[in-house]
Amino acid sequence: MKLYDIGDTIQGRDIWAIRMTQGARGRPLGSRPAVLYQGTTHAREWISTEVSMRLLEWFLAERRAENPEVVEILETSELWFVPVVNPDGYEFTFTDERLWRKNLRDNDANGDITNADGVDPNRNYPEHWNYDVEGSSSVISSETYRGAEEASEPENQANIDLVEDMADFRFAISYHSFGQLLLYPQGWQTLTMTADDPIYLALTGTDDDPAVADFNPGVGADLYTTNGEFTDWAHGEAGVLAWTPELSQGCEPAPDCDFGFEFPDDEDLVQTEFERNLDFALNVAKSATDPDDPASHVGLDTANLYLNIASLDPWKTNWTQADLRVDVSYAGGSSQPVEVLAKRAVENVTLHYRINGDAAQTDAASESPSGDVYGGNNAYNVYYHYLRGEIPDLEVGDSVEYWFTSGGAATDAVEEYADAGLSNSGTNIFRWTLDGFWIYNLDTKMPPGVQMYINNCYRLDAYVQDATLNKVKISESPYAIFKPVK
Ligand code: 0X9
Ligand code: ZN
Repeated sequence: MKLYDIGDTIQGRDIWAIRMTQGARGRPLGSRPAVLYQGTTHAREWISTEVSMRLLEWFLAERRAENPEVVEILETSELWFVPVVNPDGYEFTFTDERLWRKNLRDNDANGDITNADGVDPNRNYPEHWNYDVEGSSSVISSETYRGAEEASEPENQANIDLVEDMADFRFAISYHSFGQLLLYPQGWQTLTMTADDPIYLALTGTDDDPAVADFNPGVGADLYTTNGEFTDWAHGEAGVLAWTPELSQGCEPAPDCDFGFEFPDDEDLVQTEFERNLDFALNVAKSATDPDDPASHVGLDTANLYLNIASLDPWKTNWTQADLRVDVSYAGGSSQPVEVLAKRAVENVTLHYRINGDAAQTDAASESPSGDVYGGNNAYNVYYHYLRGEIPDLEVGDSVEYWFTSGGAATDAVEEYADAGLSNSGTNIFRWTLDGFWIYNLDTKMPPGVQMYINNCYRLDAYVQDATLNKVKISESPYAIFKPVK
């Protein structure tokens, strides 16, 4: 174990990180894959520091007891702990205001910490920072004030330097409270999964089978949208898959239970909260050496190829990136691109297709053009990526089946899909055909909960490229295009 001072707070307090790995003192930084556990980004969420500290103590005790799982983890990986990300705010909750959330930036420079002060450390990271007014605020007194600039806060800068420079991080868990949730990216926009969703699903589970008992797993923006938030930054910018567990209040169920952020100072309750979170934390640690093949508490393996993530996580039904199957094509007289979500480690992904029951033909799948998706970075694709193949020479009325294989083996075909037949409406809509906007098909692919989305959007006159690369106006077609309002 080794202690590192990773930076100073606004008021000059040290921010501490503990690195745990076999032979830590003599070993160069970054030589083993690493996992980060952190607590108290938000000052009042004390239980998150308790859980991080107990986790550290548990690993230490189990190492001393020569628990073979823990010995293995510490000989192959590094575990890092930052029990208090926001020490100024934490101190302030003991001395002045138990329910303080932010850091202690003196926003109005009056020399006094009042309700006008503090930056939300979970809105200050340089990923979609200041993207809109829903996910963070420009008002200095707001609980989600994003700060004057991205990464303006020394607490954020310390955490950024740690993640980018001090270790080879693969995963991070940033404990918060409260809500009994296991949140993962993306957080800045609703209904948006990452390409690495199979890994999140394997480690986090689903509503029916969560990795932490009585917690609810899901994509962060399902709760509410945030921008400049830690897990989006970690995954989208630093390539580190990350979670925000919202720990419990120390009682259940709501609404009778309303301790809120003030988890009771009760040894049994704190220990129970730690224990129910242990398996998840441990599986994340076990997975650092092989992130795309994680240790799943919920019995989910990560597959090489996916056509429809919603078959694993029904909550994501009708999300535009979840279901890639093309069941109706408008490519009569041309070709139809089709996509698959594929593990990067897998080579030779091949599209197979059969037109009108003829002999199957193939096309090598290659990286899908990412386009310039509205809102900026939407990559979040460290271990999985979208691959595309092309079904050529289609005529109106053709019937098509297609599937993908990987590694040349015919055995792992994902799914066969019979095309419903081709019509000749002229447009060839696809995720990236139009750079920059989300496309929803109002007939069949309207996502559940889309009302929330529309409230923040306005409709545009829109054009897509047709098969001959002419622009076709589609604003009166069944496709609608929405753009979030700044
Ligand atoms: O708002 C936050 O920063 C987190 N909740 S808390 O009550 N602890 O403040 C949640 C962040 C998770 N990400 C998204 N909801 N997008
Ligand atoms: Zn929080």
